[in-house]
Amino acid sequence: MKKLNSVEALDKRNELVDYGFTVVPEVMPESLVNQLRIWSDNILNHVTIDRKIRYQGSDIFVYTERLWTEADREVRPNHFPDPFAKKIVDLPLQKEVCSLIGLECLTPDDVVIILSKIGYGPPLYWHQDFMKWNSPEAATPWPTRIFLSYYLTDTIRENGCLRVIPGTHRKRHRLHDILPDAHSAEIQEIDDLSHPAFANYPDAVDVPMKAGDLLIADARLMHAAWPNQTSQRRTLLLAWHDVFSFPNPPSWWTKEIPEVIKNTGVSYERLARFRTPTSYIK
Ligand SMILES: O=C(O)CCC(=O)C(=O)O
Ligand SMILES: [Fe+2]
Repeated sequence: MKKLNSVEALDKRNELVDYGFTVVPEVMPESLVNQLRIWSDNILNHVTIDRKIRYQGSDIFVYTERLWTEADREVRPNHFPDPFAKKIVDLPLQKEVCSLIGLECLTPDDVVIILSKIGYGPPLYWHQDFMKWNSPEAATPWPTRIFLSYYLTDTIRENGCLRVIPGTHRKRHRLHDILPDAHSAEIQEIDDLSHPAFANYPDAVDVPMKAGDLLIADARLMHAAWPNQTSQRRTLLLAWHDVFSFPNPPSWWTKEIPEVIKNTGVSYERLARFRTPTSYIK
């Protein structure tokens, strides 16, 4: 377990803003990683994954008790509350690291998603997960929606590590114009792994991680994962968070603020989800 010093924290902030992601090593204690591996293995051993989820590997939504009670839901095999969800979203070192980086108004969805690639599981298609492309929020030079992820095993290309195209949270890539919406029926139905959604791109980089490292990524970042060429399951836990309070910039923001954000007067909160990139990304 390491603490970031202020220079390192500033580097991480700049990486997140400029590249759309950053990795902070050794945030989750090893003992918790081990407990979560046993816990998630047990869940994954008892749940049937629909064929349409084969590229993501699984889609199990674990709620904090506070959200579950409030939302009054019905337990389903991939939808249930568990005290581990709170342990993850409230992890003290995670809070400290995020605060040092300057992630103001950080608000978790209070759901942890278990995403697991089985042994010899297929790759994950290129996608970005932002859902407000019809709002000027899509044009913020700072993140407003981020995912915090922990892989529960070390990941490298051979067992299906994450891949990203740095900068694509802000800059249009040809993938923006050819990909079906993330996790839509259309992308899930692709059967041909030679489709551009699975191709290699010269500007793509691997993001190998150690178990317990914290990945912080902008929802707009183009990302994918390699296939798992090992027999061992590769699991990650992902929690969505809102950050900064749109249209307000971070308190530390010194660069220009786009006119479209300065002039936004309408509330975009109620807009329906819109996953297709618009002209807010150029
Ligand atoms: O499998 C991974 O490494 C990333 C998963 C992901 O990005 C997603 O399911 O949206
Ligand atoms: Fe994703």
